[in-house]
Amino acid sequence: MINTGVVTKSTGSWYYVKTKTEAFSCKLKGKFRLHGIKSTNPIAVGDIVEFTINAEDNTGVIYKINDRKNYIIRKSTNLSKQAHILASNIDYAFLVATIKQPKTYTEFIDRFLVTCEANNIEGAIIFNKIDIYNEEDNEQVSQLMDLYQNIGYKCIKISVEDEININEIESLIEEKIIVISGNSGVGKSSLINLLQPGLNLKTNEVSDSSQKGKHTTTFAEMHPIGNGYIIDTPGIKGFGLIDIETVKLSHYFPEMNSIRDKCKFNDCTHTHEPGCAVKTALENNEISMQRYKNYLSMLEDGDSPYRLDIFK
Ligand SMILES: Nc1nc2c(ncn2[C@@H]2O[C@H](COP(=O)(O)OP(=O)(O)OP(=O)(O)O)[C@@H](O)[C@H]2O)c(=O)[nH]1
Ligand SMILES: [Mg+2]
Ligand SMILES: [Zn+2]
Repeated sequence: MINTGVVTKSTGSWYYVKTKTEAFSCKLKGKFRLHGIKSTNPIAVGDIVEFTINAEDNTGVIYKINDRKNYIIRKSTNLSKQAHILASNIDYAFLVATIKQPKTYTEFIDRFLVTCEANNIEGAIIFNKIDIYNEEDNEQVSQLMDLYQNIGYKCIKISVEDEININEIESLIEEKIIVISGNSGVGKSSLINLLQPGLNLKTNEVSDSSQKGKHTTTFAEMHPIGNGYIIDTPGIKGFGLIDIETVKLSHYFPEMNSIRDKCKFNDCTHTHEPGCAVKTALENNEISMQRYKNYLSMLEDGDSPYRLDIFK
């Protein structure tokens, strides 16, 4: 009999695999080879696996992993060839962002969105901690929501603390595998705790002196919420982009992508070229200067200490 299930948690040696009706603790059979990447973990949460069941103790042995639709990896350094797969088979990616405690920079948001676009994963931005925002902070949230909603991204502002607008998030989760990311301390684990009372995921206060999170979550785990799943991930310090050619980067900025066929050169990078429709749109305030600046910085490319890449 073939048993198929989804890996919901990995401890390194044991994998928790859920079928439609049951959950099993499984080990791996032999060695798994993955194409293209060297990873420190052969199997990640979100993987669909086939396994046999030991009759005596009802544990399982995984012998096959199905092809991944996509996956997110983290490299410890830019030059590192070793990668850790955080999660796979993702339908939707939520970025939790905050105006303060800690501050999420727009470059971080834009790198996240480009990564989603490049891999056909729907991205949404959740602005958390609205309970601590003053007038100025609220104004910033409104501006950012306007900016990103105009380009086509779903934005929700919430407070986990005061339980504001949480139902809007619940309605997005239906039947999906969602990965939740964002800087350390923005409230990812707190949000999941609120969505699924009883999980008691560890959370930690943001440091008073640096206003930064403490990297409380250390491994990715998938939690059933309603009919879907949310994968909590460790806070990340930055995104790097990999495998996106210079001339293609603007394809992943929807507002540039929709007008780039009006540029004089079809390989326009929208930097120095004459007859550039993107630069004209910038001059006319039709696209955001902030986004354009982040685009330029991505062209140069980040030397961020961590890179989170979503591959097909
Ligand atoms: N004021 C306020 N604080 C919040 C809110 N949501 C979370 N926090 C607090 O923010 C701190 C960090 O929350 P975590 O859930 O640990 O953050 P995280 O994003 O999981 O952080 P890492 O696991 O380090 O990546 C905790 O002290 C939470 O209580 C909110 O809506 N308002
Ligand atoms: Mg956490
Ligand atoms: Zn151009």
